[in-house]
Amino acid sequence: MSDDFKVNGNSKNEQLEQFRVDDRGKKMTTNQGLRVSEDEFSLKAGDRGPTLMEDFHFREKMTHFDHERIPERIVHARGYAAHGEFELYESMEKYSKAKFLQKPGSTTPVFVRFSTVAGNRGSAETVRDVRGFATKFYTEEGNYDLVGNNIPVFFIQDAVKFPDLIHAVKPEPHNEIPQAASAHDTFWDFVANNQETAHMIMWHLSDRALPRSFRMMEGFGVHTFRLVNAEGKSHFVKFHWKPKLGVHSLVWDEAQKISGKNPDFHRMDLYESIEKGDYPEFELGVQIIDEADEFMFDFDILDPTKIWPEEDVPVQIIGKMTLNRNVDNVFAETEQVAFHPGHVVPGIDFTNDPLLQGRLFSYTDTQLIRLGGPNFHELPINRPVCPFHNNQRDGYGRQTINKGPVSYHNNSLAQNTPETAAEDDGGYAHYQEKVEGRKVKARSNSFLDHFSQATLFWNSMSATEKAHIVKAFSFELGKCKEKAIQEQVVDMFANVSLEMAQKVADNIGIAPPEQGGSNVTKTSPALSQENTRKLPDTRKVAVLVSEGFDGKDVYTILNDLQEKGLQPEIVSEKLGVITGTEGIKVNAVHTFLTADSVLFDAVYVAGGDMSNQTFYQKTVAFVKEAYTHYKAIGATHAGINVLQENSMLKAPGIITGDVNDTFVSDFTEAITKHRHWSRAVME
Ligand code: HDE
Repeated sequence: MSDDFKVNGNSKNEQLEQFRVDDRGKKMTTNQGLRVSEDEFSLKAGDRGPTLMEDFHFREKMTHFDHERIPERIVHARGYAAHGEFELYESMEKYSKAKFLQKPGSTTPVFVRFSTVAGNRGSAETVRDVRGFATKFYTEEGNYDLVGNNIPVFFIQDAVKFPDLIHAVKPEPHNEIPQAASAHDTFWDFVANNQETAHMIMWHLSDRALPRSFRMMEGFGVHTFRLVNAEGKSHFVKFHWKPKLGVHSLVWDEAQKISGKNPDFHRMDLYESIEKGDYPEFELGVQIIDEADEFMFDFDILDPTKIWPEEDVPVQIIGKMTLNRNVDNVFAETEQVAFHPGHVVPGIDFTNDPLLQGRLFSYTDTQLIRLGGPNFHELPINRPVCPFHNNQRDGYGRQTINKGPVSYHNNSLAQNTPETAAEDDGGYAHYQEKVEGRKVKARSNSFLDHFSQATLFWNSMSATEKAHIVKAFSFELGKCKEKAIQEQVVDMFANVSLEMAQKVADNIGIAPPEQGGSNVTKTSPALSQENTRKLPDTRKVAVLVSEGFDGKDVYTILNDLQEKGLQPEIVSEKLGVITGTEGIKVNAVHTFLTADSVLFDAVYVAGGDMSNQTFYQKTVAFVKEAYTHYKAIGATHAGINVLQENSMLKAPGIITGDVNDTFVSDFTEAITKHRHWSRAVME
């Protein structure tokens, strides 16, 4: 490798440094470097006269402004990103020759962009949707992009249908309604008439589509890829990101309210966590299948609507990614980053998954229009950290100044350089898969079972998760105007579970299907979020306090909660200092106007002056909402009375006590459970 490449650590950060500009404290200039003497008034013929064309400063400033917007991504427009580092735990030498997967302990800089799919760039973040999870590894052999989602399967099996799928889910063209929502006729019409969507729809209607945080979602490469080792042997692989904090979701009512209370909920959560040093961590897992076992499964491993159940093909954890740096500028980095599943390095290759094959075309094509030409690889965020040399030249926004007369291959004037590299010298060689067949516009029969894994997913859900799916179905179809669409969808999903389809039919007032059902009885416990890792770390607790609270006790409890990794934040009637007994003070960072129970994981009613009627009533409303969202609620001192007076004392996940007993540990444990589903709530 070339001398100017630094493999480990922050080589990407250092590369970006040369592009960073801090304008603070500087003199204002035009883009030509000319100092500007006046930026309040345009050049006019007299105080009240017309503006003059001659005002080049005005023209430059306005022209630049007029061109500030670029086309948003056609899908995944709303996203947020961060920098980080991938550390390898285990050498993958046996399976892949990729250099960043060889040496345990080695690190590779990464850039990760999370996104929703359907909404526009300004849409709310907690809508029901798939989340994009795209990672760029800046490796010494070039950029490797793992452009995945938080759901391991996809709606369709062939890329040619992608424009149809997206047209169907986007706002309906005649009235541009609804924004960032699948709950409308055209989407469900598409589903009913393209039944390969069945499995993905089960995930889309599950809690997976309502992540609590980007930090608490899994990521999946979705397609089957290949790993190829130095001997040229290939294995099939599926990639997984497993969040260290476990997989957790919002409830639907809460997600909808957050869309209004804080449409930036997910980006703020990511940004603030990184600023606080609570770096999000995801472990990289691989499922590997030997080439010889390609046909050993009751599904086609090339079909992107299928998972490889983890119980059948275990996920081996091989490394960890830590996101530890926010971007300096969202447009320059998050908006201009260009991912592409075709950005691979030696040792990683493709399969014939027809969805993947189509993606290999689409991503470059979309960058050409979005980033305005073929030089988007030169943008700071997209530059590989290793040098790049070829005979490509010119085009909009070209930054490289190529020296010399030669821009072709083969040549003698430059001794035939840049020269190609042999495979053992890092040259990428496509895996020589044998292919034979007729040219057909067709689908393999092995792709035709659309329902078995949809039922596997349903079977694997807990009772609560099943109830959420039925509710989500009833919401989405309930928003459809055409009865025929509702009927078709219910009939279709009777193939997944008759019981589920009948419940939905009942909820939306159509005749329940009589035929259907599935003989699939298999379950995959790994699919249920009930079985995920549960930790108290970084959970936000609203602490409701008013003047005169028990100073010493509350102070001790707040410290103890913090020590356990929780993040208590004081909410009161007014911002600023609130004084408790013994002169102990806490600082209210929210009021009931700026905070809302949906923005927290739990509530602690610490009490204070409960004869203050405004505080009392606001507290009751806050706690009642947290209660209906199944959140842990803790109370001490006067706070206990609030729960008692509102009949919440005996419910699961309600913890009361004082500083001398097990209050803090019990409350922490209740928060760690994430939600208390056994609580009866009126929904
Ligand atoms: Fe994408 N997808 N996609 N996609 N996709 C794009 O590329 C496309 C698919 C995914 O944060 C676009 O730069 C086709 C599956 C993510 O910048 C576009 C098909 C998966 C992102 C495109 C798919 C994804 C995109 C739009 C069907 C999960 C955001 C903007 C064959 C494995 C990346 C852009 C970011 C973005 C095409 C299906 C993930 C239009 C044709 C399956 C995470 O090129």
